Amino acid sequence: MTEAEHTELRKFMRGLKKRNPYQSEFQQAVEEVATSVLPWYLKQDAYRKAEILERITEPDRIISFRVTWETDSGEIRANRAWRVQFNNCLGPYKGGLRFHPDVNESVLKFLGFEQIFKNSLTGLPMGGAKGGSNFNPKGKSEREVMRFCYSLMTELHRHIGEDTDVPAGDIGVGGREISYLFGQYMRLENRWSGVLTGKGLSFGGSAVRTEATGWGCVYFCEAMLEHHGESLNGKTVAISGSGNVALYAAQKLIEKGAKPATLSDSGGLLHFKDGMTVEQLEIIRKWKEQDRGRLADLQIKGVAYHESKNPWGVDCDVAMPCATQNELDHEDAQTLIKNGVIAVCEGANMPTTAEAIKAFRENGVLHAPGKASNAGGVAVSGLEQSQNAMRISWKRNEVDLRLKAIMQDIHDRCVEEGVKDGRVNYVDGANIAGFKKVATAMLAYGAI
Ligand code: NDP
Ligand code: 2IT
Repeated sequence: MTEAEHTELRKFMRGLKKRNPYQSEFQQAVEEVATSVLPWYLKQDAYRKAEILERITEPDRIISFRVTWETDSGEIRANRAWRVQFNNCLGPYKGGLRFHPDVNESVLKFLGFEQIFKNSLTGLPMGGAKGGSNFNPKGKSEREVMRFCYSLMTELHRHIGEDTDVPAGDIGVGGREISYLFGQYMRLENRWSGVLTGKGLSFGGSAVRTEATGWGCVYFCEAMLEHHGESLNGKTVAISGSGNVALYAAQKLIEKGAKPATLSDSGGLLHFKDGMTVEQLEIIRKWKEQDRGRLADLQIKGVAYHESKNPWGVDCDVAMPCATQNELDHEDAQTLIKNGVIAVCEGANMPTTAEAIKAFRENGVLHAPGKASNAGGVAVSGLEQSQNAMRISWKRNEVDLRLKAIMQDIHDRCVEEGVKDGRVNYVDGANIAGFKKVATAMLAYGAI
């Protein structure tokens, strides 16, 4: 970046921070995109005149509401919930719902903002959105979760629709929650529609949606390594998280001959010294998906549990952060680099801090940003919408082939836009490729 471009970036960020005070996650996500696109954007008079960058960083609307629900013992509880409808220039709003005590407006704005560019990269007609609540599903009974979902949908249903806004899952929202939400939507609207994705396979869900984010992340990682004359075979991979994304990334890695070395949750770390086996993965998957257990309470022969540890201290070739935002900081990056990591492929959204990304770049470590490498989930959600609209369902193999092709295409577009002096900057590539498409649409629409 030139000095003049830096000055423009500082000026733009000053304004954004003033308009969005105390929203550090949102500011972080915007700064990353603005840094990538400014050198191109500043040369585009038409886009500057139309204030595309200022407009694209302002959500179309944020719906904020109270969700009141009843505990099993008859106490009344109230949580906050939001839907951030960020930008629908490329298609109906699309993005997940997150249930986690850390959810606030800044987190959902960063996620909604990222989703605009991620969805643009998939090549499917989807706008960007995100929603959720500070509800903590941990320790809640099945019935409490059901009542919470019903109550949330009682308000949300009037703001969504198959051609308006199509929510899906994210942290704390999986098949069970989507089913409760979907049931309540149908009851309120008296019609079946593809208004949510991630539905059960017997009622309109798509094959491979459950696996899509983790598998897609591995497909992206494979494409990135192959582009640089490497392969996944035999590589040791440190994975964080043990939820939807982490488990299916591990599954695909084993299939590809790689060795997943870790899984984690907010309590600590499981370390598989010789790489995880299919049998071990199946035990953990059942424990997490059906029993909703904690890793600390799981005993697997030969597998060590380390309380309060994250995976980044483990010797590995590839790091796959699949838990949450800013879970891999500068110190973790230094440790990974010291241990010889060659690639970081993000399954989570914005898991790597700006300082850590800089360290990877300066040390020649390949780094795939989530908006490119975790786009497989929303891509298959997009395919679920298409199947619902056509009233058909594709076979597993057909969806998987489409997912693979989409991930390869996203990789190739990151290379196209991100190559500089013979090196690929995947962050710049993803941001520029994603941004250009949305900006072009906004310009074409005029002053809306
Ligand atoms: P899940 O709820 O299935 O799993 C989340 C995992 O991350 C759990 O192991 C959880 O541990 C851990 N985790 C969550 N928050 C924290 C935290 N604050 N500190 C430490 N660990 C934490 O979510 P997903 O697997 O669906 O999502 C993981 C990431 O992937 C998120 O960033 C999400 O936005 C992103 N993503 C998800 C997609 C999807 O299709 N599901 C698509 C694209 C991106 P614990 O149980 O202890 O909280
Ligand atoms: O972050 C994400 O891309 C998701 N949570 C999936 C969104 C979706 O609509 O499938």
